[in-house]
Amino acid sequence: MHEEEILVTRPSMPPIEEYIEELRDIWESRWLTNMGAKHRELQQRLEKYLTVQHVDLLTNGHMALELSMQALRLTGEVITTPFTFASTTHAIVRNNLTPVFCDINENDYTIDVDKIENLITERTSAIVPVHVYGNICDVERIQEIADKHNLKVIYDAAHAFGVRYKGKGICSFGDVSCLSFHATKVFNTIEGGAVCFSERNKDFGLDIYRLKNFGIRNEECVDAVGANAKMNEFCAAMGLCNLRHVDEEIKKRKKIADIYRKAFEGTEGLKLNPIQKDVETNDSYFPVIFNEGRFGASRDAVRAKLAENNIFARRYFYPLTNTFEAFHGKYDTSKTPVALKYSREVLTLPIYAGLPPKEAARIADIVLSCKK
Ligand code: T4K
Repeated sequence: MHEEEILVTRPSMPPIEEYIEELRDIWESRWLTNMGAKHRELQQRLEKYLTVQHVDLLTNGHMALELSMQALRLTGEVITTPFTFASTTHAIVRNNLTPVFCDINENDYTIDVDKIENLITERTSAIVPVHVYGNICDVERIQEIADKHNLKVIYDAAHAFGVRYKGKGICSFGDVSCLSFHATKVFNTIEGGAVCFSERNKDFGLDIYRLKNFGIRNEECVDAVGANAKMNEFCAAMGLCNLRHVDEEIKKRKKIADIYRKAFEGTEGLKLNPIQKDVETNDSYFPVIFNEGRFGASRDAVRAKLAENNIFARRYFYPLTNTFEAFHGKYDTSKTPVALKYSREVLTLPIYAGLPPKEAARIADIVLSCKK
């Protein structure tokens, strides 16, 4: 039995001296929050790194989603998927909008674009697809549908930091993309998030800037009911440090993903994340779908076996958001059968830059030892 526990992820952190160096500026300026120098610098650096026209920083990915929906003045129904973190659905409901759940596709677990149009009604105002695990949605088809029906598109890009499609930053698609910089993400600012949008959505940018600061337009005018969702300088400083190392971190993740892929290749009953065409991925998660009939062991049996070995894989995303107690049985999960099936079969294995390759190999061995 190995002493140290292995969790599904472990935050990336810069050398402490690097962070202290950033903190010195904060101490000297005594500017701690409210769009200070670190905030502005991180914003600019991220615009370059992500190759998007505009980035605005927020306290977390959830507020990025919630305030984006408010800023775009969505009404009525919003089409989304339930195979995601609570945040996506909660952001919709907290805006007094009705989530309409679309199933996911069997290949990459993103929204099934063939099923979107059937769900559109005269009340639909937007589509909120999720680039789940960093797998990108069919952004072209989604835009076609949105244009045809005059809908907004807000991507939940919490998992998709740095992902590129056909050489373009993935956050340049749709009206808005929302990122999470939570501690557990590929790139973190401890807690944090951002909205990415283009020049043609400049008004959205003005609204978000106001909404994250209580809706204050100027000292005498508060003309929107905003929240407080400003990223503070300590978080922005962490982001500046982590951004210097993020390419290296993604490379190390890739190594871990390769170890798992090699170990599991051709194993009956295991389905791995697809390698998407024209996509530079970030290996943010390593989901495995366990088909109990063919693999001979259930997802939960594998999870238990790993836990016996002090390895704590997670069931992202189980349960589906449309089954949450908070919704009192309001949604019919039989309308999202693929999502329901995969939520019962998926296990995301530990993956992070600091995971030693030999530990990844050991994890793979334990998984394979469950096969009957
Ligand atoms: N949309 C999607 C699709 C998302 O996945 C998320 C967040 C959001 C929106 C919202 O973005 P944020 O508002 O969070 O920025 C974790 C994260 O808290 C959450 O950010 C993330 N998705 C979700 C997928 O995972 P939990 O409930 O699993 O967190 P927890 O505390 O169990 O931590 C996960 C693992 O990481 C544990 O094994 C412990 C380890 N850990 C955690 C922290 C906080 C560490 O080693 N160090 C740490 O500092 O939600």
